[in-house]
Amino acid sequence: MTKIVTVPTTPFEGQAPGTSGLRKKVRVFQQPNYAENFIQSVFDVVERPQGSVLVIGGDGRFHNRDVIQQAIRMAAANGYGRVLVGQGGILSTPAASNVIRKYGASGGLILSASHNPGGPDEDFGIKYNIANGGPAPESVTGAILARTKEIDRWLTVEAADVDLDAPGETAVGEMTVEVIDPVADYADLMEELFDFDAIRKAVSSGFTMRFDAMSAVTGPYAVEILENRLGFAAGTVVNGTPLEDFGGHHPDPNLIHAKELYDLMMGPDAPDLGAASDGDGDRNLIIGRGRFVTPSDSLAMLAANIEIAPAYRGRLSGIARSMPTSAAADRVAEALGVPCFETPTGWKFFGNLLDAGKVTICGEESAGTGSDHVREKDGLWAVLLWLNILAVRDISVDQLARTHWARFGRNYYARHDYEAIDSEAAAGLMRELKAALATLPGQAFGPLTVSHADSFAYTDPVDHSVSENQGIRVLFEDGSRVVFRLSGTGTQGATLRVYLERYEPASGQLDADTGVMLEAQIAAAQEIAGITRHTGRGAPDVVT
Ligand code: G16
Repeated sequence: MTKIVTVPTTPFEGQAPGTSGLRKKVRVFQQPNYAENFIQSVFDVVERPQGSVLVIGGDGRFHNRDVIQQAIRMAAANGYGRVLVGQGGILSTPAASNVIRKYGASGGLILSASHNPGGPDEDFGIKYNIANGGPAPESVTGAILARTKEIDRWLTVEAADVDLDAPGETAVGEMTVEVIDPVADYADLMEELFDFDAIRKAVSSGFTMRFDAMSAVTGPYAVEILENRLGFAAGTVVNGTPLEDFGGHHPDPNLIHAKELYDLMMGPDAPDLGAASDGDGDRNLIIGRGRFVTPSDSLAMLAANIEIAPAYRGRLSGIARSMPTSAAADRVAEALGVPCFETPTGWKFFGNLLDAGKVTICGEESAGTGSDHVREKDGLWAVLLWLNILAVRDISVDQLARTHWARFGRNYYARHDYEAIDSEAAAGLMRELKAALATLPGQAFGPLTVSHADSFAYTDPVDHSVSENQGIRVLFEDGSRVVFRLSGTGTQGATLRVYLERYEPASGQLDADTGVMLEAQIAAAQEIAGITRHTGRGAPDVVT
């Protein structure tokens, strides 16, 4: 019998229920007791019958292996029966969600700071997913936070490190640790969902792509699925080896951090499809030859075509999108006669809708799309659905986009990020904005007149829980809008996100420049929120 060691500790402030678990600098996580306090707080409050299965895996970033070893010892001391851990400590976030569901685990610890950079001076994160495979809902993250404020001990066993590179089983105390193939279950699931034959046929007829894994977790998944199973040429996946520091880059699949891919796709040597995923494999970027597809449009276009994929035939029950995501998906839902749900930002808000069968596909402007196959957004899944649709319809990304807009109209959309601004200044901006909400309707900002302004609150249609303060919406009489929100995933100061949107009907200008189309909304946002006055910034750091 292994000795359980009780380590005295002092309460700490974990993190208020943010968008995605606990995210801090690696140095913060390296402090004695820090990660342990969080993990013990999770084990103290979550539902986990004695002897349950726990899944552990991460995106391979710096500090991943250290936390995994500690979490394994703590799980053994806390009465888990079995831990499933990805070989090399690797599990993409959607793959972890799949493993939790497939093997009936009570939950999982996912170690990642998503698209944030990695390395000794960069970011780390831990989040807990529940038995449905999805991020813990606010009731659970709230309980974890409360527990971090009173925790006074954590439990561990004295045991050697597990060899994370050797597949197979090891005993740690009374518990069994199994090192599993991180890719196989996920790749098999993808093969069940999509028409791999149709994609293979397109590939053999000359369809080409480039997938940029950004030196992050999706490399091994993409090589297995795209090159080995679908027959894309070797070298289709670039930056395919997960590195602890992502090669010094931000593993964020947007037009700034995946610029090389973007430039390729806009140039003369572009393949048919360009795609990328982020640090932990849940986000996606889709670019056709000469055509970038915004995440909001991607959700709408995938939803409109999802029934082409075998596993979705005849079963689109509904669509969900986060509030700041454009309303392009709403138009598809309306045309197809299915409901569309508007949730707060954060994948956890889709969990109940998916579990209840109310929606089949969901997505967010922050480059996340997914379905009821797991309970996380899923980068490679989105790429494969695009491939399946393009292969069967035998059209290009650009043609698909144009055909879509010609039917549904186009939601011009952009997000302006003001990063690492002073937290107090950001809070002041939001406070002032909220206080002014009632005075906005009727006011004109350039050519735009405000028709409605509110602070978004959401009542979950399944469990009726209420989430307030989920961003400020300002709607204009012409149907356009601006949304203001503070990011919940940054690790430095605050990030203000300004979301801008304008609808152009099918009879209008469908191929205009987004920046030009949104000029009035951009000016109105600046004036309404006094962005420069509060933050000292004259322009956003990132425009996507
Ligand atoms: C996380 C959540 C997403 C959410 C995003 C928002 O993404 O999983 O559901 O849309 O945060 O980020 P922010 O609060 O910064 O706008 P990820 O990929 O970081 O896990």
